[in-house]
Amino acid sequence: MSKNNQGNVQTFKLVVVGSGGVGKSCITIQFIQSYFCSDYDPTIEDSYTKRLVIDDVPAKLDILDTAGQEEFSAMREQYMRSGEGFLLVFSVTDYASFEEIYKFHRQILRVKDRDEFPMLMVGNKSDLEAQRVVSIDKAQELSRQLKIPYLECSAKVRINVDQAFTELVRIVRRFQESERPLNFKDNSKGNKKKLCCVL
Ligand SMILES: Nc1nc2c(ncn2[C@@H]2O[C@H](COP(=O)(O)OP(=O)(O)OP(=O)(O)O)[C@@H](O)[C@H]2O)c(=O)[nH]1
Ligand SMILES: [Mg+2]
Repeated sequence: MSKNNQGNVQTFKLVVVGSGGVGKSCITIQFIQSYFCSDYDPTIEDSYTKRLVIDDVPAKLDILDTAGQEEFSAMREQYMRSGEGFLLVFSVTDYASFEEIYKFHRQILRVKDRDEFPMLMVGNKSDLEAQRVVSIDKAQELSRQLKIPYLECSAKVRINVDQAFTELVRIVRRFQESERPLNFKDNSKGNKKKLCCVL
C-alpha cells in the first residue's frame, strides 16, 4: 500500500542502531546529504527525512540516527518501540561491534514482543579491507542464524549506502503486507473458496 487513507505518501520510521563508532551517522549523512565526515562526533539522537521513489512507489523515510555509546543506552527501548524497520550496523574492523548485533536483535524482538521484525544487518567500513576482522563468511553465518539479510557497505566511498535504506524499506513493505488482514489483501480475486467438510 503506497498511500494511506488520506492519500498521502506512506511514511517509514527507520532506526539506525549499533555500537559506538561503527559509522551509523556517516551512513545516514551520506544517504541524506551525500557527503562523508571523517571526524567522530558521538551522537545522542538525530533525525532526518528523505522522500524518494522505491520500486516505482513514492515513500517518505523518517530516519532516526541513534547513540551507540553505552551511556545513552537507556533511550533504546523507547526508539525501538516506535521503529518500523531497523538497520543493525557493525564495523567490519571491530569484532566487538559485530558481537553486539546479537544484543540489538534480541532487544528489538523483545521490545516488539515478536519472533521476527524488519531488520537488515549492515557491515560498514568495507573500504578498510586491510583492517577487516569480521569475515564475510562469519557475517553471513550470523545473518542466516538471525534470519535477517546482510549487506556490506562503506559510508566513506559510498558503496551500498542507498541500497541499505531501500532494501530495508522493501523488507518493511513485505512485512506490513504479510501482516494485513486477509480480506484487505486482494479483493480482485472475487469469492474465496468455500470450506466444505465431508461427514
Ligand atoms: N574508513 C571508514 N571510516 C568510516 C566509515 N564510516 C564511518 N567512519 C569513521 O568512523 C568514525 C565513527 O563514525 P560515526 O558515523 O560517527 O559513528 P557512529 O556509529 O555514528 O557513532 P555513535 O554516534 O557514537 O554511535 C568516524 O571517524 C568516521 O569518519 C567508513 O565507511 N569507512
Ligand atoms: Mg553517530
